[in-house]
Amino acid sequence: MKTKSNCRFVRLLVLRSSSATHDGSGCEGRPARKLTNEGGFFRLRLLIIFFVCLFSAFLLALGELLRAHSLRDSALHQRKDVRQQLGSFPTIQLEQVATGLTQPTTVTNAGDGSGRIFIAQETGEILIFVNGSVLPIPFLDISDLVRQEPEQGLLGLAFPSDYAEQGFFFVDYTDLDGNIVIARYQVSDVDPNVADPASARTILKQPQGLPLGDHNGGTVAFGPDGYLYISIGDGSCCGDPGGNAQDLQTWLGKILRVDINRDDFPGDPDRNYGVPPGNPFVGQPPVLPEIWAYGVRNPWRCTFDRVTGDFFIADVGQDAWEEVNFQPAASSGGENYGWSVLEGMHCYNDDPPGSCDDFLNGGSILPILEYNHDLPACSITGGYRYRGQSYPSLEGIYFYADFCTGRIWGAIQVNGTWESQELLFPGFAISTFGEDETGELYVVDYNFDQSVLYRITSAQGPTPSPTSSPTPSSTPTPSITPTPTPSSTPTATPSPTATAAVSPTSTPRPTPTPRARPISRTRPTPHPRPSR
Ligand SMILES: [Ca+2]
Ligand SMILES: [Ca+2]
Repeated sequence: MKTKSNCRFVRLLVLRSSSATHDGSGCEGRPARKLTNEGGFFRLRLLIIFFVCLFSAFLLALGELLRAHSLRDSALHQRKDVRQQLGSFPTIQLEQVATGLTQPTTVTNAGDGSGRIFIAQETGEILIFVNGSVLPIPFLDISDLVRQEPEQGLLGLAFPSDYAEQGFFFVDYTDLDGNIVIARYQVSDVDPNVADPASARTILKQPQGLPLGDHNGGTVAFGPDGYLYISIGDGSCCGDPGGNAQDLQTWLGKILRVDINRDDFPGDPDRNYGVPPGNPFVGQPPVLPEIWAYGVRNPWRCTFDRVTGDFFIADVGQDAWEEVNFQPAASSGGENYGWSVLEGMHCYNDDPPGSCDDFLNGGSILPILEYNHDLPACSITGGYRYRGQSYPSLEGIYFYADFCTGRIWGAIQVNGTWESQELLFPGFAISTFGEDETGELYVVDYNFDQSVLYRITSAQGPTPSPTSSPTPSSTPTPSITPTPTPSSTPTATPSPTATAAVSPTSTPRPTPTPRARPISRTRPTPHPRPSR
């Protein structure tokens, strides 16, 4: 049955195709013409038009189909590019730099152009490595102030950007009473290789609930904003029973940010800092205004990307998952990294019920990387993003390791996704990474009084640039030959974020080098072994 609109359409076609005043359609308002040859011709034309339209529609549908296939192929190709890039992860090696160290916990530089590497030891000494050797006199020795227990001691060291002018530097240690202490010291007026032990000034203290208080955090690091960032563990041994990490009325389980150039508490000798006005919880009592981020368990080695200012926070897990969190430089703070509701990207304590679902679905910041204890592994040591000049193949790679098993991974961000691969399996206890003034990276074999400092190099070799590290070793430098990197076997996670690669092989531990510094410390418990 024809409608009026159909008729109008047919008439329009006829009018446009012919000057004839009849259309042969039999539509209302027009007297039907007797079928003639002319009428048949028009019907044929309509049929042709119909089939042309049908064919066009078919072509359109075919085009869409081909486009969909093309998009899928593009995505697959993109993925292949990622894999190809992963396949080009560099082969790294370790070049021995210094031996005979004692439980190094921080390796850093003063940024003063001296080329010195400062090595903080858990026992309380800060040593200087320069011109190929460790200076015999410690830069600072506060071993009489430091609690000599596992996971305690001198844990952190940081130099502000104006160190060359002001001479102040900052340490993080646990004192004899178990308190976490952040303190400022000053270099000697007469000897740049010696600090003045009498110059101590407490920045802040955090009491710990001994004997369980073995999650001390231990990072002090200056951000690109010039403020001091301090990582503090949840203060427990196991499972954060006090709920400290999610409690905004305690510093335990937090990253703090303070201004070391002010004293907002003139009447308090244990609080000598200012609260940056931009801190996320300023003016929200009883929330503590020093808190920058929260929900961490025992952040062990947190570092800033010296190029971008992004902040990497490695957090030691409880029973199953080790993680790395990423805080972009543009962050205004206030991130909740999930502990103890989550461990990595997995529910740990669903209290109150529903918390895990909430935290996993936008209620917290999930890590960019995680790995499981089944590797086996047990305790993450956060590292640095390589920004040195000597090994272009390492550019932009974030290094991290497992303390217990001695695996070293590299991670890169490709198309917004972090991908990770095991780069070396030296098999020794890795307590910390380090960075020198030029951005070259180091890693520590934590072996009590036979600890070794290695420099990370690439098997692809250095560039011929004369601006390579200012800290050459004066002795022949044996290298640890890397294991061939096996094809990665990612652990299963519900997240698109890749987990660290699994290597089924292990490399024999290198033979410990002879001790150079006869410091007696025989306690067998290494740091920072995660609590159970
Ligand atoms: Ca004060
Ligand atoms: Ca977390």
